[in-house]
Amino acid sequence: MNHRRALRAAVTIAVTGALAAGMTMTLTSTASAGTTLRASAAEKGRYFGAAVATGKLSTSVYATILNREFNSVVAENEMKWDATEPQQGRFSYTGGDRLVSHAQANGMSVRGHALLWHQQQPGWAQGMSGSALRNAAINHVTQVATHFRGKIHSWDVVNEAFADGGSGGRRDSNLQRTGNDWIEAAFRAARAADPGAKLCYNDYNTDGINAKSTGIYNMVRDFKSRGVPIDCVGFQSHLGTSLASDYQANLQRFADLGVDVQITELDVMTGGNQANIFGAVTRACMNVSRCTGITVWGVRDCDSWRGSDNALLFDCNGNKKAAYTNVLNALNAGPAIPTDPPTDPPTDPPTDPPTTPPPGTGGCSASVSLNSWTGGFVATVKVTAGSAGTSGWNVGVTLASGASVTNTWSATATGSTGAVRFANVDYNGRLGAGQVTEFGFQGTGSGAGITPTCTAS
Ligand code: G2I
Repeated sequence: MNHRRALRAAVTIAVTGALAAGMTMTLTSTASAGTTLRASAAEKGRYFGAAVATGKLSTSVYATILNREFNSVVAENEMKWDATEPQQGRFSYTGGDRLVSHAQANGMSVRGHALLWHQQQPGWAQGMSGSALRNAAINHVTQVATHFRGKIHSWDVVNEAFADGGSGGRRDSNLQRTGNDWIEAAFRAARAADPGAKLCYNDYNTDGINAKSTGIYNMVRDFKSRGVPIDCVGFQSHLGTSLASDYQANLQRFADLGVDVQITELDVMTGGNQANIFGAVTRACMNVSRCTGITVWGVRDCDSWRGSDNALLFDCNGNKKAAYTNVLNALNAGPAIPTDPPTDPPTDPPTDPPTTPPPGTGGCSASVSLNSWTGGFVATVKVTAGSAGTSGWNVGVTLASGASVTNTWSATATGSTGAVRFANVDYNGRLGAGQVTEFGFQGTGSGAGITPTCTAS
């Protein structure tokens, strides 16, 4: 889904409609100030979203505000693990599907929240550990992302995996205890299942440059350098009575790694500073060209998980608060996202100057790590160049009877059953001596017995 193009189209339709209605409009390079959050954000190439409980869509005050002001939605709870897979292998998409339908009928995009999280796991998963949990988790990612494939603008693939406090490390959880690579396994499975969705890591207490946000920053940098498919970082921004002075600088340092950034769960404690903080957060996003959207965590104060904090933009009667005005003004005053999206820095900078070995003398080896579940698997293949390096490589595997490849990333597959070959793509064929790259594929059936053999050119 090309969200920016969709937004531009929406603005064009609105303008065309106004002209058809006989109004005189002057279009200049600085777009006219919008009068709703969704129009003003769209004019700047961004979305403005809200967390939604679908049970409230039948409340007219709620639905009226939602449809008028927001062009993105996220399920506050209904796409979480406990909601979507209440019993292992039995999936329930009622709430999520309802939200997607509402979004499609009202010109809204959908954020997916959240594929894996240590909270709101179904009871059966809470009791699991080790490879059984790993496989169940990756299967969950694959199944849910496949169900919503093509309908999600951005997925929170992994939510809140870092510890609070000064360690900068991972939070302990049953998922973390399956191995430190659980996050990258989840991102690879999500990419294979829905290649069109932006894949985000999402967390809180990351509202400035601090130990926790730096831990996440280091993970994102590592993922980008190794080709792990991550596209965006969500900053929840559940805020108190002040805003870190380096809030914008923190967004910018992530954007500089080559990922989009999004404000994903914004709410702010009530009090004298609330409106100012809402305005400052919006300005910070507008000032970062890769900040593609803002989501507030609910519509009216009474819809918020924060109760008496009255933390949102509308009061319980649906009236706009001062915070609303500050957000709208900041959207209208901010710059638009440049039409040409910034190009990402190279994800895999060669550490050694590329050598040009004679063809056929390089040699390479390949090893596989497999996440399997009943009926499917995700294989991650590591290719290591021999002493002469490679200018290209080709990896062969033989699949078990009945198995077939359904998706491949960072390689081009020939064949899908039986003997399948994977060739490098243009950016990962040339490897220095001993250098490593990875590709992957997803399959149905059994992944048992996959033994890759590598040929270099
Ligand atoms: O805790 C605030 C947010 C922090 N970041 C991740 C978000 O997913 C999280 O959202 C909140 C929802 O706003 C709450 O509505 O996540 C909570 C769960 O940790 C949600 O609360 C749960 C209650 O704990 C359940 O008892 C209740 O059944 O909401 C459920 C549905 O109403």
